[in-house]
Amino acid sequence: MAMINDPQRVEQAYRLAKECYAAWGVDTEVALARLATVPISLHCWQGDDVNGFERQVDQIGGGLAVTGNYPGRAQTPDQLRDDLQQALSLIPGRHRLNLHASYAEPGGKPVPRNELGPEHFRGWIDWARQQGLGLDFNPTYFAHEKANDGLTLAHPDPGIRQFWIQHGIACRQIAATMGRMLGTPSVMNVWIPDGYKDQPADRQGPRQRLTESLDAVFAEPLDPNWIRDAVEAKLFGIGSEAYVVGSHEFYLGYAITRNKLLCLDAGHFHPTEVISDKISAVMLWLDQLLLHVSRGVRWDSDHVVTLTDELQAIAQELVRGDYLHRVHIGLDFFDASINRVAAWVIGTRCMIKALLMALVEPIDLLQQAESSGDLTARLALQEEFKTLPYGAVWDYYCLKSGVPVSRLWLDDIQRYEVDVLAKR
Ligand code: RNT
Ligand code: ZN
Repeated sequence: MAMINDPQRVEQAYRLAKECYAAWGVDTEVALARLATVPISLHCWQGDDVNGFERQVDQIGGGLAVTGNYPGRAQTPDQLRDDLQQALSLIPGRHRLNLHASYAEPGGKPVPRNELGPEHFRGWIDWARQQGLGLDFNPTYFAHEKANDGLTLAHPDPGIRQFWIQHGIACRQIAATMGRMLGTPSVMNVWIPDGYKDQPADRQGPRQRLTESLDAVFAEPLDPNWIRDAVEAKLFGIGSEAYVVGSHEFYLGYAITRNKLLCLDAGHFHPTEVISDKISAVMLWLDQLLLHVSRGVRWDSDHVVTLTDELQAIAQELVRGDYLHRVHIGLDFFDASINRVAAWVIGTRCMIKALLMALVEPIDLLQQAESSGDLTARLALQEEFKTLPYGAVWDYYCLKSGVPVSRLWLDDIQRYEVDVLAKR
């Protein structure tokens, strides 16, 4: 019996799959070449439960909650980098790392967030260069004494607002330096927790203050070859159920009028509302988009990404609309109840698999059926396409990319758990 990763078996299955797709008018070689050019930005915070390395307060706060106590959490920058390297070695393609400001390495005494500079990220930049990774970046507006009452850039106290404005300004300099040093623009995404648990008396004031604060953060024009600014909306958080200052409508308007990237997080809307339907709408008005691909489950917006209908729909929209060069794909989930390195691998491999499925879809046939008004054929074909042999194409892509085929990546993770994680 042939092994799962027997190259001859994988290649034979691929040859048959390639013929099958060719019969539908799809060139799998073209699809794989395109797939290899799409980077996914892995979020550093899956590796250590959003802790970072400068926790001053007990709770992460900001309405973020990480549940689970699986052993082996990364506790130092080197451990986190080792874990990321392990994850990346099991994921086909070239990708990026998305860092939060709270992962600074000040060395010696802590540096206040409004005084952070590129020098505090030297370790990350050097490592990223060695690994051939681009870096993306986020100011950290939570897990801090000045964010304890759930308000930051929209805070009524001008002193607190000013502190957070300075943090945003400092982070833009850091991101721009990362972009310049690594030769690839760093997407800097602003997400703030600001909101109220219960009905506010004034919904407008905080939004006006947020507008002014953001304008101050973004005041200095920076080279788009080094940095792209993004803003991320949210419907509600834990402890901000009644009102979130930075809502979708707020940030859509802000991004359009200020020429910023909008960040759509898949877990930040009503449970039946999906971002796959929003992409083609916002791309009419925006130059570029940032995605936080995630999976909402009931109250939680951040479960590990799996190959759901919605993930496939997101990937289909990116391909069908020809948006891949205008959309930055980032991941955003955190699960402390399973092996954290495996969580990265599962989520990222699923994202890439969904993109592959979208790239080998015989979309012309669907669109022809639709434009000729044959909606019966459209539905029939959509269902037929669900069982085309993309699994064989995916295995072949993994083989050719030098990463484990099918479930075999899990063996590496189990070994890493015994050799490294269990000893922490
Ligand atoms: C929170 C946002 C945000 C965070 C990270 C840690 O709801 O999704 O993107 O997950 O900044
Ligand atoms: Zn997010």
